[in-house]
Amino acid sequence: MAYLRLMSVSLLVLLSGVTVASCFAAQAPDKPRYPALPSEMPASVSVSAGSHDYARRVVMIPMRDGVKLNTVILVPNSATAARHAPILLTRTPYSAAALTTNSQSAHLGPTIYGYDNATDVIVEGGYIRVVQDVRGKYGSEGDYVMNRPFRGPLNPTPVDHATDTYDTIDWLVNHVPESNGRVGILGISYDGFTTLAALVHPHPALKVAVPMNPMVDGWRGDDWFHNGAFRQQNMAYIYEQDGSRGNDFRWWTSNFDDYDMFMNATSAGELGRRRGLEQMGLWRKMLAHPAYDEFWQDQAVDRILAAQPLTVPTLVVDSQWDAEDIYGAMAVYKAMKPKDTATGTADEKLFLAMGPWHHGQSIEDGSTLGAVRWNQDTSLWFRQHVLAPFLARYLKDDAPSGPSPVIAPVTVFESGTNQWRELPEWPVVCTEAPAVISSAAPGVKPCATPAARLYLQSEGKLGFAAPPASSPAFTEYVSDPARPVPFRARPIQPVCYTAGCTWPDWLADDQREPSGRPDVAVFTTEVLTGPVKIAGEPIAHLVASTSGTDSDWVVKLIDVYPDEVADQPKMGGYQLMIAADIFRGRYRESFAEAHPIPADQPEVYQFALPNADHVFLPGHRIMMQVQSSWFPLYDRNPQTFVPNIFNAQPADYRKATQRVYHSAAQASFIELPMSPAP
Ligand code: PG9
Repeated sequence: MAYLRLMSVSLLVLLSGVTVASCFAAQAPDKPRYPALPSEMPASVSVSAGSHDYARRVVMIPMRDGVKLNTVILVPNSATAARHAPILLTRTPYSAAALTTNSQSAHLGPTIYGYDNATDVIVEGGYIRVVQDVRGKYGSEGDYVMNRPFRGPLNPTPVDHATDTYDTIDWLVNHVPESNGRVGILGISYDGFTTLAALVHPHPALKVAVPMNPMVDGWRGDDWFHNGAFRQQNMAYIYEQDGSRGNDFRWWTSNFDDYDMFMNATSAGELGRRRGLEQMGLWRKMLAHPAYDEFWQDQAVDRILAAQPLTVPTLVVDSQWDAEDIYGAMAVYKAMKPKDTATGTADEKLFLAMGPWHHGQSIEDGSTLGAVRWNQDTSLWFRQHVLAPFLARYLKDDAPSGPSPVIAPVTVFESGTNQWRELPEWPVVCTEAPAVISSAAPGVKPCATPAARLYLQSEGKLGFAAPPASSPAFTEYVSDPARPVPFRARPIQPVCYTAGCTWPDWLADDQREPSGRPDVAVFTTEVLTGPVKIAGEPIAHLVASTSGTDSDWVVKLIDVYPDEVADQPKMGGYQLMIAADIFRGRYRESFAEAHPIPADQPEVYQFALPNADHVFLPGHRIMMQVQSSWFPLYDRNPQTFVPNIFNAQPADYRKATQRVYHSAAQASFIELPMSPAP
């Protein structure tokens, strides 16, 4: 309601302004004439010819509904000379101007360096770079809707990102004379989402798409929720992104530690109320749709693409430690792969690259992830050996047209052994040994079991043997919403990407601290005597009870390093999360509808963890941690069932006794996607 009040006040001011002005016009005598001091500014500036190695054009491209979208076109001089360069397009809500002016340089590289621009690939490839503001943001006209749904029940207009991309490509190939008529689209995150949108009724000139860490399903596992648990640290993003065309209104901190800020407000709904977030349309929609109802289902991009033919060669890029959109890339790959009628032939359409990266790191330096070193620049390798040849193959006039695609169907980085591998498919079928493409790689052998259960056992043990009949039934801890488990060491930073921000790497934080808390249940194997390799989605299968009537369950699969690591002392005993996620218990029967949990009754919670390709090396141990909060990234579950957690009241937040079962009859385990070990 606050936003309505604001609107009516401004309307009043506007109306009274009109009245005053017209009265004045009626009564005022001739306006006094002042001497002119002409503006020194030209109507437009033309940049001195020959000074730059590229030309910048800024145009407003008309869409089919008359709305014009602000578009920056950077044409390298090489393209002007040759007049047959392909176009690389990105559509963004993050300011086309900002993404194309990292610095005021005469050279294209420094000019575009940064977010969304795989600079070396673009510059060395001689591509025409085009970046466009999506409708409603920055220089573009039209209305903004976050992740604007495709035309249909959620979008009654004649336009969506698919039509806007189509209209843009149509304009570009007809108005950029240096172009060879071939367009590729690529982008990270939100811009990965707009990249995927281009695949819905694609323009014939669209020859290739590279969605990197795309936002695909905001409820299942990308930015807004994970399995129903709300990612409240993204409220700042909603405030700024949905607040105005130019992100003019900034969210504010009130505590150095986000932990305190979110605790003070009790619920995310209450914090939103206090800060006027209800003015923003997306927030009102979120408050109204806490469950996975049609609002979320109908805009899940994997579902939409599963219903489309796959005609454009597409390289899906996934980051294994993606703190924002860890779900989207793999969900879309899984949904689209069955549409690839040419799998295994030269005409294969869908490719996957998975690297040991944080969100968007494939275009940055990929030598380290937080404290973890890969002993090579994994991102550079990806750009040189996967991204560049893939784009060239489909976009360049003189592209090699061999009998097979230029990249493997699947290229994944195997953490632990730290090597790239090329595979025919994903997830890996256990009986086939993957090709090793690093010269230093040892041979590989098939593994015996396609999936192995790693069982929770009493006394904090974890092992491949099922618990014996004599095993004590459960391990117990108390989850207290007054002291939720921090998702990383305090003080906790907001989501940020500026200098000093460590947010992007948090999934690789050392898990030692939580492993010592009484409200975290810890299970660990013996020291491994041989390698254990996984490739795919680990599946958590928890049998658990709560003394409350609602509960969250966080499961973390962890690689525990040896007690001492000679060449990296800080990695001694390090607990590196390999795959982890949260599940809101009220959705155990249906994501679409919340159901209370019967108190003190063991229930099954089964959910997939993010994909991993990892070798637990000999000398390491495998650990599982189970806890019931991951705060403040995820909002607290009050542990008392309420219809909508956004509206939970202070009295709803209660301590609960949690039991994780590990008896023979009620075994909890994690199903590992076993793969041939090196
Ligand atoms: N992860 C960001 C985002 C995407 C879509 C919606 C909201 C946030 C991003 O990096 O673009």
